[in-house]
Amino acid sequence: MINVIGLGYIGLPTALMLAASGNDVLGTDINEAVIAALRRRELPFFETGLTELFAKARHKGIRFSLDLENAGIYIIAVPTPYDSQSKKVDMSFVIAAFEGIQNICPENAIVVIESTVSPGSIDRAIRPLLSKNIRLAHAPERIIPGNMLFELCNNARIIGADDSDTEYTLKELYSSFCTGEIIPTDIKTAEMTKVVENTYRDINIAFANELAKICHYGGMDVYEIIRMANKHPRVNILQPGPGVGGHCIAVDPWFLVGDYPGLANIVLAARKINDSMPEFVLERIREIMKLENIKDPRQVGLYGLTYKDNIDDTRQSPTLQLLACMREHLAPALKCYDPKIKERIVENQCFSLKDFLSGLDMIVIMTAHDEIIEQYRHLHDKIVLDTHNALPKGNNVYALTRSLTASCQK
Ligand code: SAJ
Repeated sequence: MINVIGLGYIGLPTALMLAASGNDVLGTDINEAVIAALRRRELPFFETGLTELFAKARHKGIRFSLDLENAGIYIIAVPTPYDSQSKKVDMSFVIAAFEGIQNICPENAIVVIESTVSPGSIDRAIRPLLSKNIRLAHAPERIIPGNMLFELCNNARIIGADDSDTEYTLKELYSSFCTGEIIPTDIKTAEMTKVVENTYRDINIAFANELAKICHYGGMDVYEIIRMANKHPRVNILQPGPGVGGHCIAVDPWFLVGDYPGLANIVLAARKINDSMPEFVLERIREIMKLENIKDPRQVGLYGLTYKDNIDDTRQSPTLQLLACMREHLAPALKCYDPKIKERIVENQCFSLKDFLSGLDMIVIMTAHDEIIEQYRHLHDKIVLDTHNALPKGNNVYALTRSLTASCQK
């Protein structure tokens, strides 16, 4: 039996996929509401294809419980935040899960940690806790919200373990649903590889964001420049935006900064650039309000609360960062709306596009959900700041950067 611990964005799809592929699976979580919802056959979040997978997993007998059970393999997929002071990984959720497992598991059980941790964390924080024979492993998750199920089945998988027997058992387990390459390695290398992947992306997004700022002040069209530069066979610049959100890219690079201060220099610079983007959007809003003679901030609304398009995850989202920044300046909360968020999470939140748009002169596209791209005609009488360059160009549409090219005069 496999006991998956932590039924969030990673643990739940993994548990369902394992069950749907014929494994005997128990999903556990400390959150009673999550377990109750799953037992009522309700999913706690949206992800493409998850409803169908849930039905399949239920049919194959997946169970959900608040309590751990005796199992041969445990998979831990709990959050690993960072300590805001030291920037080091906060292992407390992983440690709590591990201690719970150790109280109940048989000798020789395998405990796989899927949560992202900084290199050396398992040796430092988990190994010293061992009081019986448990085989530790690290199989970092690598799936992207919005395309999780496809990536769960197709991405290559890294498995860090101490011995070849554990490696073999886990290779068998993961290949029950994953057709991607399964690469065995040691635990610390697996830890570092995962952190490096997200740090690589953070640095590359930061480069695009820094170019956006340079082009803004230099009067150049960053999108056109990136488009043309990317025609070079060895250049592939990402897209600038209002900042980097989510529980991964905005978090994991800090682990390297926390553990290797003085060495992780590009990493730190990239974090700072990406974290500065919501403030840059705020400056851009002020600039456009002045140009368009919009006096009252209550006439400005933020479209999108999630950290990226077409998902319902708001963790560390640029919009929430921007609102926090406004609060620090004691500015009144702007009107907000997100079609994916049905519960109130911020002040002044609307629950329909119509309510949101009424009375506003300026809309800031913080998340480019399909809804607004499809219904963009409703914005014809508004001033729009499109931070993702997602909408068709028009005289009423400003880009994240001021541009002097013919396609976008503003
Ligand atoms: N973003 C930009 N410009 C871009 C691309 C992204 O500003 O060109 C922003 C997004 O709007 C978003 C943030 O970056 O706010 C992160 O989004 P993302 O789609 O790049 O990544 P995540 O955080 O959803 O998922 C990442 C993935 N890692 C990599 O691509 C290296 C995923 O594979 C990992 O499994 C996941 O982190 C994780 O859990 O670690």
